Amino acid sequence: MAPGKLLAAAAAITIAAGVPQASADTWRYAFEESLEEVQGVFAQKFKEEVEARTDHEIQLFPFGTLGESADIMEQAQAGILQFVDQSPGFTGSLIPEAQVFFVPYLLPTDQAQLARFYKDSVAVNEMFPELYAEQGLELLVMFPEGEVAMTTKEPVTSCADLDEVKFRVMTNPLLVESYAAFGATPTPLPWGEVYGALQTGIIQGQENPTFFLYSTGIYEVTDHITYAGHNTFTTALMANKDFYDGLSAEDQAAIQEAAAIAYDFIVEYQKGLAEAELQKILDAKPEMTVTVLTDDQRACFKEAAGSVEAKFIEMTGESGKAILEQMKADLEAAAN
Ligand code: 6CS
Repeated sequence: MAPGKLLAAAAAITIAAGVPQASADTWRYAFEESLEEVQGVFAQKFKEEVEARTDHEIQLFPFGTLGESADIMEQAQAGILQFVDQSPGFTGSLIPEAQVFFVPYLLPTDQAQLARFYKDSVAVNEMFPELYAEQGLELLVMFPEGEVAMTTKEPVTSCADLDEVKFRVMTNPLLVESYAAFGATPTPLPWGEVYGALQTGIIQGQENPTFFLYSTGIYEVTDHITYAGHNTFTTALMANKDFYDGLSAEDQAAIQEAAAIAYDFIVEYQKGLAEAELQKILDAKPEMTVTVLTDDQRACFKEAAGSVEAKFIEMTGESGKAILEQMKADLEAAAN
């Protein structure tokens, strides 16, 4: 249903009931995945916790029901949606500093360290909220979705194997720089076009966390999975800032509590998830190859990381540099 129709429908229900509604209006929350995928599981927990603490209901809009990632962000900025989950993979085109999450090998793959990092990071919890606020967004929480793997039509054991490979990336300029530095031909596309583009051979590779390779069927249209350890998928829950600022202190506190509880829940939920979903891929398609690159095989990817980091600073100036430095300090602190 179109957002305008939703509002009209809600108003009609209120009038038809003939009773003044308490403040139990519905808050709309869109995300980039299905209900059963990580963002959807997080959203369901958040909804449950908010509804237990307030007299509001949350209506969830999974991927595709309101459009692509760019569409739901526009709707959240316009206040049609109260909540939106969008990865910095897309937000990076709006907030250049958010592209820091695509400096290769900046984030570790260790889940426990990552869990501490997002929770305690000064960059994530103090610096980024100011930048998101400039775009009309209240950043509530960032959380990890797992190490990303490359999936391709041909095997990849070095950067040379990416030569001439049209490799799909999310639509942010630094990811384009990364895959160009890895030797591929980066091809930015919204998610909805990826399966078809692989199926028809328009592109020959893409990257995503393991659970997503299984749940979306991407393994059906690629033949090789490669782990280079170069990144972990990050995502973020935001609220429309005017909406959030207009809430009572109690409702704001309920939202913050719900986000913190959903964070712990989704970290726990993902323990062992990548391994289990990889096994499902292999059960469904035994001929799929899975390669974890050795240190030697990773060398060219790591070398490329230096130029991508320099590009990030060139793109974002002092502000990006400060975030990058703080992220490094926060990651160091989370290592122990
Ligand atoms: O690659 C993408 O575009 C998608 N990947 C994940 C893991 N979640 C949503 C996003 O749109």
